[in-house]
Amino acid sequence: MRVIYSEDHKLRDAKTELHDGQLVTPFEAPFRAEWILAAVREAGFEDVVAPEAHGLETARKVHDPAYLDFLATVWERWVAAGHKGEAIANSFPVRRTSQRVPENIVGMIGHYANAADTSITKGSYQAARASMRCGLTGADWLHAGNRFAFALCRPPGHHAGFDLFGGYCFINNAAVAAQRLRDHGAKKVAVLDVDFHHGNGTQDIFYQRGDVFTASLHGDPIHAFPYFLGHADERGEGEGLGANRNYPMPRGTPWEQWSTALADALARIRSFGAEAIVLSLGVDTFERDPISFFMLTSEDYIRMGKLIAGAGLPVLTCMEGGYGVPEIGLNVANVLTGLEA
Ligand code: SP5
Ligand code: ZN
Repeated sequence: MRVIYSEDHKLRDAKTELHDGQLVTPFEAPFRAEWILAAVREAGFEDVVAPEAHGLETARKVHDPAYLDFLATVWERWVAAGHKGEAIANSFPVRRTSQRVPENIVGMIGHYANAADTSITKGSYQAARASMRCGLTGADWLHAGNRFAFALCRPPGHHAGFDLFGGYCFINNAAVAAQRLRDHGAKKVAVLDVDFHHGNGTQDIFYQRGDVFTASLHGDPIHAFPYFLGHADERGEGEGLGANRNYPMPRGTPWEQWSTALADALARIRSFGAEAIVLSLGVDTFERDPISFFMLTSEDYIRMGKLIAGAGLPVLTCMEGGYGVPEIGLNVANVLTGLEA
């Protein structure tokens, strides 16, 4: 399995995350990618390459171009306005408000944010661009006839919507990669999101499209971030009706229950007719993840990889969440091992 990794992820190194009413050191930090890369190499995945150069052509098909312009310029605008700290949204266009984009940078950042957990910093956009390029390079690797690739994306992407950042995500790497596979000629593709958190950004981007099936297994949004999307009755709209599936699950969910949902999602991906799977892989489903509440063990990640490979489709794995504990590396490596078993 080819691994695609960019050193540029280190440019995303925020000092603050608004968490429990305090500004803490972010859970989503550079050590994550370093630990995952080391463990993946240790497990024998030694074909590690840097991403190819890619512009924003594909990203513009899944994100609002004005949003991408915002991402490219927000830090400079924030600094120019004289703000001292990292850029954090604090006012939002909620119910019964206008969707006009403010010119004031505080208003603008609120307009484009879906959560205040994510500070924007110098270098965040450059890192997000490199992360996206990892996904695109992985999509190209599948198009070249290979069955598997692992895009070690950092920052993650699945909470980034059509015109929204948050949940540590800026550009939706998996969505951009799925679009690339479509542009390469795949008639239908699936994004399978196994991160602990609902893939609200991915669902948003493809909700009205019938060519990309989206499925997400996650902590019930009644109890877990991102709170406002991810319920079982969200099935898609218009041409996308029937092409979105959510599997919200309760606190303490173990492998037995979780894998039943995975099997159902895979069966639906098959009957949809997907030609490839983009796997949004978060290992924050681990029993000792610091911000989540599922009970998967390290061995379960091997089972996960095997089950997913059992669908018989090419799989591009894009890294999403998974925090804090040393096992994040092993857990990711185990999924890759299971895929190739
Ligand atoms: C990619 C990804 O996994 N993003 C997750 C972003 C979650 N940010 C908000 C986390 C809130 C967690 N609150 C749980 C407190 C447990 N003590
Ligand atoms: Zn997550």
